[in-house]
Amino acid sequence: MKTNKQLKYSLAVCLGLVVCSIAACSLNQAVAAESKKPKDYLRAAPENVKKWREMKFGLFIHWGPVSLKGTEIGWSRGGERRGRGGKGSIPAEEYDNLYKQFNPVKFNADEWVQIAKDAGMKYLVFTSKHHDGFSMFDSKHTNYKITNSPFKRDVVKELADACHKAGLKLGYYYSPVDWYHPDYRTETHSKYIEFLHGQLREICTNYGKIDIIWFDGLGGSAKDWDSEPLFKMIRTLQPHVIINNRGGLPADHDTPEQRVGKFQNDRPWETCMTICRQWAWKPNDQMKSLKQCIQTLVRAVGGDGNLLFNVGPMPDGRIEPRQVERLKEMGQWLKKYGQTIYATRGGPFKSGSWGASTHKDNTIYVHVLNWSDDTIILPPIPKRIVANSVLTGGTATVKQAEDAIEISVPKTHRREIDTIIELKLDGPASQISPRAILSGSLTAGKKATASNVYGNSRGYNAAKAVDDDPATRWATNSVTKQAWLEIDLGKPMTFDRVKISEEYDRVQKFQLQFKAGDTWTTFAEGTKIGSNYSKQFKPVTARHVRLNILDATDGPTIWEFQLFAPKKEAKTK
Ligand code: H79
Repeated sequence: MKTNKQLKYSLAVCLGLVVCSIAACSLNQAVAAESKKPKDYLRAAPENVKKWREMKFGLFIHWGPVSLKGTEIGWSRGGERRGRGGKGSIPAEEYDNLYKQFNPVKFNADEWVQIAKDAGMKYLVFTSKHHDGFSMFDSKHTNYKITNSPFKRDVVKELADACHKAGLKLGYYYSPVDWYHPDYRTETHSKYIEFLHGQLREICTNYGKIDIIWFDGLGGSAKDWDSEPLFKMIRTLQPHVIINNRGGLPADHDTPEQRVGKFQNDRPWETCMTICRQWAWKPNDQMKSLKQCIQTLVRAVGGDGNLLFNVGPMPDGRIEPRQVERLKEMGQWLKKYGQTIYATRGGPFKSGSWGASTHKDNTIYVHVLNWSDDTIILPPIPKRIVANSVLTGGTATVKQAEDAIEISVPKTHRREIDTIIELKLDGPASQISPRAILSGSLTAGKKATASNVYGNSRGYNAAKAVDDDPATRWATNSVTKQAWLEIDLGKPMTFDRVKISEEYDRVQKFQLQFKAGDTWTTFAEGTKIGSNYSKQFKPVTARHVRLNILDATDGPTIWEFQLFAPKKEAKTK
């Protein structure tokens, strides 16, 4: 016989089981429904990505107590870098105590925001925490933070308020890499993940609307940061946010660093680059010229990307006056020519050493950054050019023929930084598929064949050497010391100049040949190509031309093989 007590107990167990199984059942259903739903937290909504893209130009700010030292943020901390290796120059005990002297009394968030606005920048991204683990905000999850410095103020908060007030879009850089946190990449890494998620929750909760989260995970995976739930939380708290590709998931955009990305219009990207050399402030750091700054912006936008341009403020809280001045100059340029940058798309002419192009509606903006020839020869487009003008002053002669567009601008109307030619079309420029050009090259886009193609599956084919995209190539395998690359120009053409770029200086002996009947005749030869071979010779007229490699230290790799027609001046002589 069961006692009353026992009866009550077994009843409770029974009931408990029932409740449990109901809960389990509804949980299963929920899981099933969840897995059928698209993971919309992986990507931002297209309209938000579009708005982010249209801004084109933003201010990156790397700042922390390390500015007292003038060394690089994160990387100059001596001490273990779990997951990375190497060691910085400042002993960890010293680095980790710098904040106790950090008192940037001249910090004024409104001033920083004004500097960004005057530069023509539309957004700002600030380091809330770098690899050194120091929080520039009042986080409940750590004592290693700005509010425990003599300065005491929450810099992230003041910047948020200033951006909101001024209508500047706002983002926070956050490094999931943390060489300060005791649990980071140890057996108790899960505790670090909790900390990381907790800090992102604070950032996304305490500072009003945020437009961008800029992770810097140094190649860490979704597992390292438990990224899926993290992204879900971030996008739930901040539905408009754009997230970069360094948080363990591809997310919204790519992030070429310290270089302008290659032309890419099927996925958003943003170059991040420093105005000087260091991310954090360094006294007397080498600063870029205005020409470098503007050409970088033009090349980024011409490649269909954004530019996030970095300054490192000083330990007193100010941005260096000479940097402020440089940014202001950029802003002045943008005031005049901003219509060729903001809300445009890159192309249709892909960037090259000659320059870059952007377009909007029925207009193409050709930005000539480098006049190496007297005329710029662009590939044909399936639209009619109905008008042209030179936005930077003066006039251009634009000839549109079936096989090329030829633009010439008199020397006095060419600008040192950027000569902008506006081409008005009889239809939308977005309908033109992007094409690369190498100014004046006869070879571009012509048929090419080659021996011993290495890794065809990787796309290293002969055509890549003549496709006008300097970033793609033909390569042979490493055992091949002899190989040829042949170009069919389609019809006999006259040329007197060749340019070849070959990786790693591997070629030891080569010939340039043309075909007459069935025989190949050598018209130039050499023992070294290297990355920028250029040679002038007596004009040759031929349809088939080849580079015949006779010896190499390793499998030759040809990025570009271009032929040029004799200059017009020479012809008339
Ligand atoms: O926050 C900025 C950099 O600190 C960070 N990303 C940008 C946005 C960054 N993390 N890793 N890297 C950059 C690349 C690493 C470069 C290194 Fe080095 C080469 C680290 C050690 C050798 C740079 C150069 C730091 C020290 C020397």
